[in-house]
Amino acid sequence: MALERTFSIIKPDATKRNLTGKIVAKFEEAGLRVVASKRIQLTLKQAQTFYGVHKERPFFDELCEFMISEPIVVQVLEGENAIAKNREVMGATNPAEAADGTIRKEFALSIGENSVHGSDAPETAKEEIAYFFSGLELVG
Ligand code: DAT
Ligand code: MG
Repeated sequence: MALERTFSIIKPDATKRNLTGKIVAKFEEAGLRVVASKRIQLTLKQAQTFYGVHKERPFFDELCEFMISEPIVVQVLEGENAIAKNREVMGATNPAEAADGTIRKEFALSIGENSVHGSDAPETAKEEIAYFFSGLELVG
């Protein structure tokens, strides 16, 4: 299979606890390569746009407030089967259900403060990468 790219966020609960390096190490150990990376702090509007698909969900306001509470690290990860591989290394949304060795099992605090975001499909990966990065920032 050809190389694939996916979009990742290291979320506020993780940047706050200085876990960026440990989380990047998990990606690298899984065979994913960081081809773009920056630390930013979202505005409320940006968080609401990014998570727009969840706007009718009861946790939407809480989710957006959390995502703007501290800086985040946005990244593009590249590798064979990168989208699925990243979801695997992240673990289940709810850390109580995440498999041993996954990022969420080791680091997440709760279903909301769950340390990482990863794209769920090729179309969303493409959209999410384009929302945060220009072509010039992707160095494969
Ligand atoms: P994932 O991040 O695993 O793709 P998702 O897309 O279903 O999960 O939800 C996006 C984020 O919203 C998730 O990472 C944390 C938050 N969230 C999801 N379900 C939640 C719930 N029941 N209570 C609080 N926050 C929730
Ligand atoms: Mg999702």
